[in-house]
Amino acid sequence: MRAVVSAGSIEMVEVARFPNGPIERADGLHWDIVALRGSIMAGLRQAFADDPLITSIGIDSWAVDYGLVADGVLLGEPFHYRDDRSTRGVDAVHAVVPPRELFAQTGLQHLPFTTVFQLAAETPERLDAADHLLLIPDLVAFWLTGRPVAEVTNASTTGLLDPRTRAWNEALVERLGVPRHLLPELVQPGETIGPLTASAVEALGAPAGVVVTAVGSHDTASAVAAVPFVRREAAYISCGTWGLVGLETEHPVMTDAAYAANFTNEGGVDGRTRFLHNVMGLWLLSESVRVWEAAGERIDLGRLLAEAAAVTGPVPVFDANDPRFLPPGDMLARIAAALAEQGSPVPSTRAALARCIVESLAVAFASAVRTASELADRPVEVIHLVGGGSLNPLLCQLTADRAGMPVLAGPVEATALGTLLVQARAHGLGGTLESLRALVAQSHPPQRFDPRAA
Ligand code: LFR
Repeated sequence: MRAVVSAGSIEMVEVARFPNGPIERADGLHWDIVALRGSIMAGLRQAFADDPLITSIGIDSWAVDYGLVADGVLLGEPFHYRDDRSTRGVDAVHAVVPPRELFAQTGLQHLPFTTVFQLAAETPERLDAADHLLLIPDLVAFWLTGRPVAEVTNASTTGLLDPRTRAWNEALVERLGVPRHLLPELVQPGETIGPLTASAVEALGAPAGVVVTAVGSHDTASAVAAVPFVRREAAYISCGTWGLVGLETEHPVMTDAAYAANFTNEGGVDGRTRFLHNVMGLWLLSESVRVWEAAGERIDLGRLLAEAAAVTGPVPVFDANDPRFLPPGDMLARIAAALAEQGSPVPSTRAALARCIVESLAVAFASAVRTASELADRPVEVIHLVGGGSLNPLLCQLTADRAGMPVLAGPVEATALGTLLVQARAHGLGGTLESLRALVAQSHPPQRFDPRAA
C-alpha cells in the first residue's frame, strides 16, 4: 500500500499483493523467504515509480517467526509457526519455567508456537552461529537499513518480553539459556529505524531521504491501532487467517482468571495493551477451500458464503479453538471428526459445512468478547470487526447475533491503515491514537450489523 495522509484524509492505494503461505521442506514447514523478499522489493520499487514523493516505509507482518542472521546473512529459511517442531520446545521451556509462572513473566496466552518455544527446539549450533534474531518485519527492516532492531509490539509476542516494563525480560532470557546477544535493541512505533542503505536506494530506485519508520510491526497491533473506536465500551475482532478478539487496555491483565481463560497481553501502539484471545480464524475456511480445490473443484468464495447464508435449520457448531486445527492438512476430515466426537451430524453439502465453520467462528468470537469483558471488568456494548473478515457479511451478522450486540464492520485494510497513520504521525501529522482513529472513522465509515432476534 502507499498513501498520502493529511489531517483530514487518507488516500490509500494498493500497489502490490502476492501469495504467501507455508511450504513443506525436508525438515518441516518454512516460509519461502526468497520469494517473499523478491515480492517486497518489487512492490516497493513499483511504489517509488508511482510516487517519487514517498518519504517513509513501514513494515508489518504476522508475529512470532524469525530469521537468524550471521554476518548479515540469513541462516536458512525461517520456520513457519505452524510447523510442529515448536511443540518439542514447549516441554523443554515448561521444565524450566512452569506454565503459570511463564504467564506471570510474559502475560501471554499459551500458544505452542510462541517464539520462546521455537527457540527451545533450535539446535545450539544454529543459535551459537547467529549474531541476531530478527522477527520477520525486523528482518525486512534490516535488509533495507542494515540496522538490527526489535520493534516492541512484535517483540511482545516472543515470550521474552516483560509486558509491564516492555523491556526484554533479562532474568527469563537467562534462565531459559537464550543467548542474550541475539536479542536486538528495542524500538517503539514511530521511531526512525534508519535511512535506506545505498544498495537499497539503488535496488528500489528510491529518492533521497527515504527512511524506514517503526510501526506496530505486529500486524494485529497495527490493525488495533486503526480500529475506529468511538466509545470505550467496545471490543475488537481483527479477523483474517486468525481472529484476534479482545479489548485495548491501559495495563496488562495478569490475573489467575486471565491465565485460566488463556488470554494474552500483547503490546499495542503507544504503550497500550492488546488484551485478547487468538481464535483459529478464517484459516478454517481457507484450508477447507484448499482441500476442495485440491480435489479439482473451483470454489467461488462469495457464492459459497451466499449459499451458506441461505442454509436453513439447525447448524452444528464445533470448538473453533481446538488446537487440532492448527497445522495445514485435511481440514474437512478434522472438522468432521470433531463434530462426530461430540455426536453432532456432519454437514453433507459444501454450503452447510461453510455455514457450520462460520457459525462456529461466530460462537467463539462472541464467547471471547464476553470473557474479555469479564476478565478486564469492562462493559462491552459494540464489537468492531476489522480485516478480511469484515468483507464476510455472514460472519459479521452471525457474530452480532451470537454476541447480542451490534458489529461495526471495517475497515478491511485496518493493518495497512495502522502502519500508514503511525508513520504519518511520526512525520508531521501529530495527534493522539484517538485522533488517528477518528480519521479512520471518517475516511472508512464502518458497516453496521444489528443482532437479529433469536
Ligand atoms: C495474525 C497473527 C496473530 C498471531 C499469528 C501468528 O496475523 O499475527 O496475531 O498470533 O498471526 O503470528
